[in-house]
Amino acid sequence: MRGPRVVIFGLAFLLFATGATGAPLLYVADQGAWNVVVMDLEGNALGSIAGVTPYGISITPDGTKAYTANWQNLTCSVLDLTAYTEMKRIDQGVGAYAQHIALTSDGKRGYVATDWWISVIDTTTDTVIDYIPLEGVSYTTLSPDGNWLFATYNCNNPYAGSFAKINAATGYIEARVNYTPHLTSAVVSQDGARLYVSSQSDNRIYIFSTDTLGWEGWVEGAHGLRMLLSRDGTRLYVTNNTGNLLQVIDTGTNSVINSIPIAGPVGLALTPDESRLLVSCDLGVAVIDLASQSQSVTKYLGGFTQPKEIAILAGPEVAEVLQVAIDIRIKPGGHRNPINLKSKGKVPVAILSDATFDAATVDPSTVVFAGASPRSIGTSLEDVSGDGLLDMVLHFRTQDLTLQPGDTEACLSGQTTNGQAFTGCGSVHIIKWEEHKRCK
Ligand SMILES: [Ca+2]
Repeated sequence: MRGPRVVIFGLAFLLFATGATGAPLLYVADQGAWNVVVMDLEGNALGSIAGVTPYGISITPDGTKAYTANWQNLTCSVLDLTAYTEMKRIDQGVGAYAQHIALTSDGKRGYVATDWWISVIDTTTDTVIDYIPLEGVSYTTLSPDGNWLFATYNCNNPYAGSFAKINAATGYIEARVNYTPHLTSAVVSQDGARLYVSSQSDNRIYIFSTDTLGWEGWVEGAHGLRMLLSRDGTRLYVTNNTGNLLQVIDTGTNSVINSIPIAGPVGLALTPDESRLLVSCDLGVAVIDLASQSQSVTKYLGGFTQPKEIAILAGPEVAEVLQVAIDIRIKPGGHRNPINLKSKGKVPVAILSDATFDAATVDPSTVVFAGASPRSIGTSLEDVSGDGLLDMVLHFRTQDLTLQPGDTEACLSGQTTNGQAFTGCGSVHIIKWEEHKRCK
């Protein structure tokens, strides 16, 4: 079922849990569909945010904004996760083929890997404030303390695989290390001591000291377009895109302990409890049960065109953004909103526009009022509230409503054409047949 698990009623933003409050939510950058899809772990799409060919996605620590690195158009998008909108498209200073953005742990800076350079974004102004001159950057990652930025880049030379250590505060390139062709990604251990660098051409993951950049060893037979460490640092998960594998590496022995077949794996994310691993791939998003002995794919979440990076969030503060609260008016123009359930007529309901919500963007086919879908005829835009903003009026057959005698409230929910879910309620007065007759 396509629909929200958690809804908010009214302006007080009270939270009513009808499902698992605080369940993790996935934010999947769907490059092919030009949007970011928001869904729960059951695969229920809760909405989508339109953008431009997003490849990389990172969410700010407070969970209010996401940044996408857009493969085309020389842009990054800033997504408002509360309003489900693209709040800004940064179109100045972003290089070509942006594919990843590393955000600092305080969320104040973003470092975008592009084909031309690393673009440094100030997230207060959402503008590019600096460039770090490395060409063909495939990935950027920060040390846990935020002091150092590491980047894999190709030096604009197909035979020179390199990575660089950059002072994150100044953008100064501390060191460049030429090592092996086709480095695709890097990740720093939690204690900040080790740097793992993936080499697709060597099918190895090399390990360096982040301090001296001295070589410390390698993992044979593995590489990752994206890599992710478990919180305790004992496991490294990598999406081996050319081998069509999700590989699990024991960082104690530096050996591959599991290779799970997945077609075209790219992005990956761990659930907050680390019981499951999500991997974007040709078939959608694979869910791997890490707690089971086999650690195999238990299901695929669908509905994507070309999913790339995945971000994940948990907590009730996230659930609050699932639906925006809107105002509705049942039987606009009348008083007490009387509804006679035996009537064969229709009940008009107006979805009101305000400063932040344009009722004209409502997709009527998604709207449900008291269990009923609107009739196809009778959808109109008119200003029923007298504030100069056009409201959408929909008509529902009284016989379709699931209201009961004694009900005092009826709610309407739906989505805009952009995938923003909304809900609003109004009071109703269910008239008994006798009362109705007496009034006549
Ligand atoms: Ca109005």
